[in-house]
Amino acid sequence: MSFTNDRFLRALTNQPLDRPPLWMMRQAGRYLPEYLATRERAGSFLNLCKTPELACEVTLQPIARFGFDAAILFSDILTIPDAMGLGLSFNEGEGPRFANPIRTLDAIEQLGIPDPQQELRYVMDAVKLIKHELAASIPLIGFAGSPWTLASYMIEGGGSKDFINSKALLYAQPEAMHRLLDKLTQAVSLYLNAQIDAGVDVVMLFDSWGGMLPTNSFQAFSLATMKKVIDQLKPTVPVIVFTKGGGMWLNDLNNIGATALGIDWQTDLAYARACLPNTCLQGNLDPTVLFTNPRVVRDTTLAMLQAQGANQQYIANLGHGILPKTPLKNVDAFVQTVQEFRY
Ligand code: 1CP
Repeated sequence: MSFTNDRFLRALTNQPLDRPPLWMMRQAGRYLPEYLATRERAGSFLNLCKTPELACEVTLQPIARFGFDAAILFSDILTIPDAMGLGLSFNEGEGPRFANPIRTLDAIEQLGIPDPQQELRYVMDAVKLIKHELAASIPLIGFAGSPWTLASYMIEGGGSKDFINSKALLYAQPEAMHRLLDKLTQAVSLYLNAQIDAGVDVVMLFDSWGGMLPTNSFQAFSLATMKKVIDQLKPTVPVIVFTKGGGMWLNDLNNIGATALGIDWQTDLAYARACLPNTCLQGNLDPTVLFTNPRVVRDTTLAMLQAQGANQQYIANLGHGILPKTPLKNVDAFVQTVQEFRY
């Protein structure tokens, strides 16, 4: 498929560029007044995700405002556990909650693998609608959580600071954890392949909590399951892997078949580039820099772009999702700095 603006795919396939492509993790969301207005109309975040017309509308909002070089499907990584029957809800200011967390091997054995064309049909419908509305202007990113990241939400019953329940299960009953991860590996692969069939141009795995594990556990329980997912994906689209806290495992992450790696804000971008001179990298401005002022944003963004040197296998982005209440004038400064940059 060819696009009016193909910068994003050019960076992923190592072709010459005028400037780096730009998008922002969580680019649709609570920092945008137009998003808050649509969510109000939807009644809740989950309704917004489950109504393709509204999911499409909010996917396109940041594109219209900032002219990003890629769109990302508006959805959430927790759609899979929701479809597995865990009873997902979001309470204002509290984050996600599962009514039925998973704590025992018995509960794990009872979990079914969602059929993407049934329980997750609304996601595929949103993808088709967004692709239609984008009309080949820019590529669309589909995504899923990594098996380990999904498992940790399902076991904790929501977000967590210390991951006590999920790590205790991993250490005390590794076979039970592997059983859960096997099911999630299958669910994530089916889900991403269905998104690819529905039309997404790139897929991204969000391993948001990989960095909560010691190195050997990360390798056995997160890295290995992401590799299994990637091995099962249709080979037609590039894959981006983002492990938050993965800066010390760049070489491992480079060996699981991903096209590009997301670099978090803690990792030095010049160091990542020196480790992986031939890999497409994405990132990594600290999202809290966007709480300063346009001059600081501009200087910090230029330093990030310069850390790349002349390497054009690079996608400008934040080093994690944009935070609620981020001042729009600072997002403008970030966007403008990248859009005016020339290689
Ligand atoms: O109140 C609201 O309106 C809900 C806020 C919100 C939004 C806008 C949530 C709840 N999810 C989302 C959208 C979302 N989630 C996207 C949209 C696409 C875009 O970028 O525009 C994406 C890619 C995600 C992925 C996601 N959800 C991740 C992985 C990325 C990351 O930031 O590490 C994670 C960990 C989640 C779980 C989740 N969903 C929502 C919240 C507040 C959280 C995090 C909770 C926690 O801290 O554990």
